[in-house]
Amino acid sequence: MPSQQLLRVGMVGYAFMGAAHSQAWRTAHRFFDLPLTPEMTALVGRDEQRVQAAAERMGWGSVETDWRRLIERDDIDLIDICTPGDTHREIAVAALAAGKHVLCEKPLANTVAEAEEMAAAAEAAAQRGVFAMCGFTYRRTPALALARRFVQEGRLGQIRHVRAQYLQDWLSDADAPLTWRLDKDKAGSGALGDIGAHSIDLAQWLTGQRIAGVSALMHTFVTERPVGGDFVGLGGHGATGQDAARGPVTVDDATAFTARFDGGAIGVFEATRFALGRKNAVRIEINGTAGSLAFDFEESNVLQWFDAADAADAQGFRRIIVTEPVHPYVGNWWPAGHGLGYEHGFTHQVVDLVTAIAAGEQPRPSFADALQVQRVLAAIEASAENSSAWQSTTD
Ligand code: SOE
Repeated sequence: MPSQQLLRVGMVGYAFMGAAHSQAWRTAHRFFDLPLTPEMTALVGRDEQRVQAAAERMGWGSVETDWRRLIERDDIDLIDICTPGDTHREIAVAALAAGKHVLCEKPLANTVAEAEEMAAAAEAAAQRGVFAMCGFTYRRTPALALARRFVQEGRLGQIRHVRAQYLQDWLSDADAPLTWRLDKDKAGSGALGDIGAHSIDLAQWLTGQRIAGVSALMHTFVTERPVGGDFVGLGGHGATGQDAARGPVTVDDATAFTARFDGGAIGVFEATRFALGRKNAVRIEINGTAGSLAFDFEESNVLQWFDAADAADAQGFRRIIVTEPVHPYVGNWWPAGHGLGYEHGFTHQVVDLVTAIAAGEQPRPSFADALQVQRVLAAIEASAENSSAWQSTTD
């Protein structure tokens, strides 16, 4: 283990995202040379027995049952927030005020007002060398980082179209239980904020253009679901069946919208948890005047690239297999050709975050970047509520 300065991490929450972040904190410094070594100092959860078991399983050194204890502890340098959206603002603002760096899961908050408060707290903290970042992890997928490099090198020319879909199917079963992700008070929104937010962030980050306005449609297919039961995974068992008491679903199951970007591109977006057979299809296609890119996370090591400069008799999309040391992040892993998966994005997120903190630089996406995504989410909801009327993201 390198004998260098530690970055002592306290993490709040230990379900799906907590597990993904834990493996990243455990792994990053073992594959990448980091300027600070992450130490998994404390894990927070409300149930003492469960959090203790999770800490032992995932490698955390101690536990707390109240996140406020992390803020008080002087052996914590960074707080990692992996809880539902309704808790983000309070934890993040308190952590930054106490001089702790913050990594916060997406979407940044449940409302624009909360996100504004968080972004203001982050801006003030940055003046003191204390930094905050939001966890839009797909930016760290090597094929998408390569796509961004192509755009920045000008290989696509002027960007005209963005076509983005985020398709899952874990809610297709009408008896899947009512988990927190279906509760607007806890989650802010449904497919829109949980997965559509990733597409919005990716589209803007890849193109370097911001969404200026939208026209949107939101829909809930299953308006009541069984309450209770033993939840496993995202959708739960659905084991409570047809006779179980049901409660209201208060978020969207699916959202679709069209968009105009401030750099002249137009976009078509779709986010759904009802696309039977599509498991985690984060898809994006970008068409420019000189070339096109296409990506689907279900083939996450592949970037499709069409180059209009290719000879006319040899034109067509080529599949770049993004598993080589010349590709972003890849060289630190396995011998060429062996491929990476979902968890690596979280590890790369830690690498980029720790590197920026050590350099005294603002890690991206900043809370200000995530606030702008939040404004797009709010504009989509406003448009959908107003019969899909055009809605500017800056109103
Ligand atoms: C659930 O839809 C979810 O876990 C999202 O919350 C994550 O951000 C995404 O990476 C996978 O799907």
